[in-house]
Amino acid sequence: MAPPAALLDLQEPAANCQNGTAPVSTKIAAVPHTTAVLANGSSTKQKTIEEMAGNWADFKFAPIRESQVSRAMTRRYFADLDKYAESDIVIVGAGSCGLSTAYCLAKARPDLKIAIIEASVSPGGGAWLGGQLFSAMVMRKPADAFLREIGVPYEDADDDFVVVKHAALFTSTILSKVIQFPNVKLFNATVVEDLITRADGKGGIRLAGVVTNWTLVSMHHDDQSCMDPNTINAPVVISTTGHDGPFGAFSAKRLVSMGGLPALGGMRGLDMNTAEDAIVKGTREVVPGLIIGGMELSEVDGANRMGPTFGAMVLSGVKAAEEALMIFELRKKECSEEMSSARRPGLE
Ligand code: 48N
Repeated sequence: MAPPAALLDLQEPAANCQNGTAPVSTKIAAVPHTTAVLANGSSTKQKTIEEMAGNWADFKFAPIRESQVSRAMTRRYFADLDKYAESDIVIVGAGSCGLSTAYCLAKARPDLKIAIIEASVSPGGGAWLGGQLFSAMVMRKPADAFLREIGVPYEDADDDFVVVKHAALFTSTILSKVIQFPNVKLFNATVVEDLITRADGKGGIRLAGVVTNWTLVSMHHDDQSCMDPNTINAPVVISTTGHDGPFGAFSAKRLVSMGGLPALGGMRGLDMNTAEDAIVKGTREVVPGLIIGGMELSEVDGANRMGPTFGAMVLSGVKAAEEALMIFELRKKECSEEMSSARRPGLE
């Protein structure tokens, strides 16, 4: 497959070099003129890169006032916080499993409001690199089906596995697709620091949402008092917080500390053939309203770890989405019965 044509061709081919210095030319791919229709209905001809290249002397950005930037950000962010205060599904952790879950859910159910809470400023979890910070990402078949689903090119290296040339190619692609869904909101730099629970009437608990805070605030509860959290209500929560990192296996550990689970199974040693099947097949609703997938599940079940193969993460995401859609109507009914008893029924 020919390499992608560069947009900016700075060097003429060596054959045209004179006196050892290649003439520099900036051939910008011609982009046709387009017209932008503004929010107020007026339209304006959009400049092209080609028109700007080489004409920097009289270049000028459109005028702005700083408060316009501030309002453009804050109005949208706080409108999103208001809209997703009641979500249909919350996904905790935007690693390879959480993002694959979000992709499958958002595609299957464009009517659902899906909030993703990611503690790090940069979503993607452990999937920006392969093993030991190497670039290539290995996925065992049949997980290559998910790569074809989202359009990630790969090397069909062997009968049993494929290789994505750089893990960031997978992660940037799935992240871009997930964020583009109109029914998905990613809240990154935001941590789930507790779970919203209800008595399930049988001596156990069921989930009713998550408790959130700015991650940087949450990391300073030991040296600052009174930094209370925020909340997001949802009938279904899918926790894919991984097995390591500052908040790894968060929901599993919190369930144990609140008596929702008897004990952690504790992740076992590395065994690729055992681990990946166990994580995919074990992805499930662990307590009513809470599905756990990806490597967090290894801490619940005592499953082996698989090391630097990522097929189980994406297919655990596929299964987590399936499980969520199976329980959604029942869990939503339980929540709506509770909401109908609230002073202001029909909360959106
Ligand atoms: O990538 P991770 O850690 O988790 P998964 O399950 O999506 O993928 C796991 C995978 O990367 C491996 O570990 C590979 C296969 N190796 C296996 C092995 O044997 O070593 O993503 C979890 C995400 C991260 O981005 C965290 O920042 C985030 O979850 N997170 C949270 N976000 C919000 N609130 C929290 N409490 C929280 N805890 C973690």
